[in-house]
Amino acid sequence: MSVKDQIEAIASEARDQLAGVTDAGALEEWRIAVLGRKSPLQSVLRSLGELPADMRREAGRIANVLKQELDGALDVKREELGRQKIAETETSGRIDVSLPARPIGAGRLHPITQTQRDVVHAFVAQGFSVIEGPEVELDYYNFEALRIPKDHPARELMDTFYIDREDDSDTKLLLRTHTSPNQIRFMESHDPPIRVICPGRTYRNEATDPSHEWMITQTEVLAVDRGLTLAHLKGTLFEFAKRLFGRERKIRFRCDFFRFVEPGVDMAIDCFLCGGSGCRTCKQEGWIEILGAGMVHPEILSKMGYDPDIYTGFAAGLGVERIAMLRYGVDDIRHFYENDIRFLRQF
Ligand code: FA5
Repeated sequence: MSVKDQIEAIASEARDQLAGVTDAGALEEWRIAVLGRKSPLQSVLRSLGELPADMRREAGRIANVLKQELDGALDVKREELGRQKIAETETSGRIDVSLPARPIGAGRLHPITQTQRDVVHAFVAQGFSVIEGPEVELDYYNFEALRIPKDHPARELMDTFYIDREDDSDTKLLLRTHTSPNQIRFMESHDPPIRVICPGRTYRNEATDPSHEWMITQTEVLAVDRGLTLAHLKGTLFEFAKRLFGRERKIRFRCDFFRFVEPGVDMAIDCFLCGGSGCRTCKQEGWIEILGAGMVHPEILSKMGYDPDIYTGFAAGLGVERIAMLRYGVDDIRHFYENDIRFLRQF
């Protein structure tokens, strides 16, 4: 068979095959088989060098014409298949642009963060400034300076995470058990009048139950000035409680004991769950204690360099998780840190 006949045979077979191509995958296979490096057309082109010069020129011309024709046919087929695909999508895979978009899952603040911010606002509105202190604290600030010396039974009220250190006990480190060390830290470097609050995390090596967690968020309140009395403390805390719980909730204020205040008090709110009759959440008390407070001990005022005959002060430590339980009606404090999205989504 002459080269010209060979080329024409290849061309006619390629045209027939192309007519049967119905999708992009098959078209690619056709391109490789007909125009690729290993195709019959390419081997014919490679063998042209063996022909005499005049025949070679003629056969080369025919082969090039054919190659151009096949390249053109490939483009036409590609376009045709593309149009077909669009037509199919228009009928079978219609997109309804009027459908509402899928919601983007925006995050939100954790209920304890929300409550902490509301607590802070309730005091800022009464003229308090916000300070912060370290979560890893010295034994001195957490206990000693608050009149809780080493081996004193009052330490046992706060089961403590101590941090091992090959040092003497005065520089012993621990995870702070309350925010009260910041009273000392602030008074050490400031003179009255003082009106500050200190929000933050605290830690106790505690067995948990519906109203006790081992990590607690507290807010410390401290005011020192001339002539401050228990009435100022009560007024400030009542105003805070009204802002957070509304005017209808019952507030209980009674004596309590803390080594660093004299006198000491605690404040409780009536249990949201049982309305005061007693249940598992309030430990059958009918009340949920939210804070400890009192008048700053005169010995501490003196140690800070303030004359206790001139200056008096009040302090309080609020438990933010308990406040959040009361506000949102959460019956178990442990829900807050279980990271269950079904719970957290409600706030
Ligand atoms: C204190 O921590 C004192 N520092 C408070 C204080 C400050 C008294 C200033 C006087 C002057 P207490 O251990 O009672 O006190 O804790 C204060 C509040 O934190 C409690 O009323 C309670 O609301 C919360 N709280 C304490 N322990 C836990 C716990 N394990 N789980 C949840 N909340 C707690």
